[in-house]
Amino acid sequence: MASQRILVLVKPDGVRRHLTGEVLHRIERKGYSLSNISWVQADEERLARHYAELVNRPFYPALVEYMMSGPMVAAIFTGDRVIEGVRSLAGSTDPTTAAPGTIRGDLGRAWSGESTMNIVHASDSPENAEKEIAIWFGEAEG
Ligand code: IDP
Ligand code: MG
Repeated sequence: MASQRILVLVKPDGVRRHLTGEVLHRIERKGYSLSNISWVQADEERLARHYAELVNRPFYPALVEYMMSGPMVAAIFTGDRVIEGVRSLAGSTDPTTAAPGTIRGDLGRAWSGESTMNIVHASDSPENAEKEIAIWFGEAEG
């Protein structure tokens, strides 16, 4: 199977809490290769494309506020089955109940407010990975 790519975002809470290195380190230790990295600042237009399937959800305004609350680190990782591998490392969406051993389970929890601050985004399919890489990196090589 051809090597695959994934878009990872260290979300604003991850950057604020000085967890950028920890998140990237866990993915590198698993054996995936970092092929591009950049600071990014979300805006409403890019988030509407990134989270196109969530724009009508009641929590979407809180999600936008969270994602725009500070800079993020965008990274492209590559490797065989990298999407499954990084999603598994990230853990389930709710950080309070995400499995211990995962990024969200070890490093995240609920905080007051409406947004689910869970440190990291990881693409969930090859199609979404390519779409998200185009959003955050333009058409840059990764
Ligand atoms: P994922 O990040 O685990 O793939 P998605 O369902 O794609 O989860 O949701 C994207 C992001 O939206 C989540 O990571 C989380 O920050 C936020 N989110 C998802 N569901 C909820 C919710 O029910 N309330 C508040 N925020 C949510
Ligand atoms: Mg998702």
